[in-house]
Amino acid sequence: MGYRVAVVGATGAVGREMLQTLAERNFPADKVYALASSKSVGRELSYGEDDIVTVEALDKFDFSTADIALFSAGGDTSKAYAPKAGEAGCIVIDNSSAFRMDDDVPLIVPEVNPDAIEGTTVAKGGRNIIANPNCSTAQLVVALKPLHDAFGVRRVVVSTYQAVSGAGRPAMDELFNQTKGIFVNDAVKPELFTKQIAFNAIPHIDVFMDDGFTKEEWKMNAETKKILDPSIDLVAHCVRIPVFIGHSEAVFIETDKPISDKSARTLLRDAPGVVVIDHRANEGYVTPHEAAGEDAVYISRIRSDPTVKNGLVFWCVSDNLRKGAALNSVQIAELAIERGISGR
Ligand code: A2P
Ligand code: 11C
Repeated sequence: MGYRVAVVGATGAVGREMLQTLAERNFPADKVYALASSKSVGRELSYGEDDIVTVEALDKFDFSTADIALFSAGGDTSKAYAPKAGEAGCIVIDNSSAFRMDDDVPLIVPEVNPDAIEGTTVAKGGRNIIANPNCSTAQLVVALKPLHDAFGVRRVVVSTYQAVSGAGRPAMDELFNQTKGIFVNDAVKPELFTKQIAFNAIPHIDVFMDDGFTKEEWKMNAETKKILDPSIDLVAHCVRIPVFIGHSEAVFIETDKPISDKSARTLLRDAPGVVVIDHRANEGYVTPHEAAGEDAVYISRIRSDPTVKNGLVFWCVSDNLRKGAALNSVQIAELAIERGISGR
């Protein structure tokens, strides 16, 4: 028997990728509902190469007719609808930050903490809601997990270079239109971004917090602790760059046990979800452009850090719409099926 799957926010950058990923992975779906706001009702969206799904209104949808709901329509929409969907017996996999830090909501990256899924259902103390982490955290913890298991990661310093698609489809349009406009001398009018994004770098993602960090930077710290290990200290500096798809991260780690670039490379090569491309030569590393449309977390530029006792530096790139969002959500749904997790 197959599953009835609802994609909430199906017209958005992540929602479309969710439809694509479900189809590509032959997800055992008997029925796929594409849900969005009432203004999108009737729009037709591709489901894989051959099929089409027609958008329905989220506010009219009866979640008791679905088994699994993948949400990616922003935090406010999740707060309004995900609990109702959970109460209706649907397993919700939520891509927003609305519930990630709630104790009764598992936050999962299947390669890292699959067992956390056992706390999902009401019978096990959950709310039928599972959270998907922020895209910049997801790719980072996939890379950190094997290193942490072997060497004990104590501290992480990470600088991100994040694609505009992390901020949704309108943000991609803003980069496209600004870039075009600059060539014909149009005045740049930032709309979603605080400053010009074309040909620029903006050290500001999400809102500022009282301590001077941004919420994006805070999320990387808090979510890494929840998914991987609360004892890891992490400091992040997050920057938006004019790339459409693919987040990049320069990662500096300190470990309890001695770590060498050779041993790290060997471990990472065998790690689930990771592809190491690391030749110390021209073209011997991966850029976001090459990671777009791919599932893996790519690791390059692995080298020992001679400035600390046990230190390693590497470059980590992944498609933020896939491993950072849609793919991770679909992998969680697959894990739920594998473990027999049902909301009813
Ligand atoms: P719509 O296209 O109908 O506005 P992105 O992050 O790429 O901007 O996508 C956001 C997604 O969330 C879109 O699919 C959008 O649908 C959907 N969405 C936003 N607000 C709501 C809402 N209040 N009800 C239903 N869907 C919503
Ligand atoms: C960005 N990482 O690149 C953000 C998008 O908490 O899920 C995802 C925000 C989140 O803008």
